[in-house]
Amino acid sequence: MMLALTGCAQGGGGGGGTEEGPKDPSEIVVGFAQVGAESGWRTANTKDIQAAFEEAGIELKFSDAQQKQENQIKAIRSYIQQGVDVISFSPVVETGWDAVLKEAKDAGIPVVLTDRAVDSQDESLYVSFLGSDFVEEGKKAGEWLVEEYADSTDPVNIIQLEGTTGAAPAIDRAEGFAEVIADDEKFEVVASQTGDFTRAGGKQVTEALLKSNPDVDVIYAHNDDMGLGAIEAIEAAGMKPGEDIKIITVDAVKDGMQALADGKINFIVECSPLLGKQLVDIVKKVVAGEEVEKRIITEETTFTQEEAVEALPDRQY
Ligand code: GYE
Repeated sequence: MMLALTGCAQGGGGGGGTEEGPKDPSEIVVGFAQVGAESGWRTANTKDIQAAFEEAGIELKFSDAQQKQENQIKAIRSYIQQGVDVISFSPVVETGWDAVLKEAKDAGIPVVLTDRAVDSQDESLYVSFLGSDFVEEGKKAGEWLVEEYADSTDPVNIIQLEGTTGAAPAIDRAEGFAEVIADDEKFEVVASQTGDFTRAGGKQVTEALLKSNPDVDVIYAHNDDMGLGAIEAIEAAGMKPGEDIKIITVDAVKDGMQALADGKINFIVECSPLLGKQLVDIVKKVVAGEEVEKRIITEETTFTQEEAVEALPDRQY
């Protein structure tokens, strides 16, 4: 009943489609619960999703949870109450979703996860998960490091700037990286702390960790923004980022790519925020009752300093 009512309201009094026929895009309503606005990646992701739905003529209700799970849960509950056709969200952290996802399921509203995964035993609680393979990203970061220090036997001291505690990309990027560097004893993560995926967080944590770890060789930041914060802290300490301390990050947003091209970051693993078009496709299929793939992995690359110089002029975000 709720769905039918919403459909009518969206039809704008035009008489719309029949009850039986496929819904016109203008009759579809999607509720999207975003993580927040913590990084350049997130801003690009939000813009891309909003633009894709606008272009498709599908109404998108959008909320920003300011990186708080309780806010996202509230937003999801409100979308359930409003009887939207599809709920989509990018979970701040991995755990603690089963109850609200069950409520959506009981209300007959399909849920599409974008960007970040939930750690749930019950896969029937969502129809599809669209996003990157974060373990793979962590591995790519580790592989570059192994290659970079292939000819050296000296110890390599690493500081890791973790993303939001409990978030899928923080857990998985740490895991993939650790797995690759574990093969060689010279690599040691001497400190690992969260910077919450923000520039301010990356700066603050680096400032503190440099004091207790003066011999650091490498900083591995789980996103560009924290790496950019680390650059500020390294420069403030009178050292040269990219030379005195090498920096590896993940994302490849414009500011990160600029720092890479400038020689202040040494390597970036790409993580694409451009999920809008694919999300629209999934929504259309789900509303039409078609099958969708349970897991859709985004295609991504990596960038060296030379590659950043080349790619930068065409970088959209
Ligand atoms: O890497 C980071 C953002 O979930 C993949 O969240 C996303 C991450 C991204 O804050 O910059």
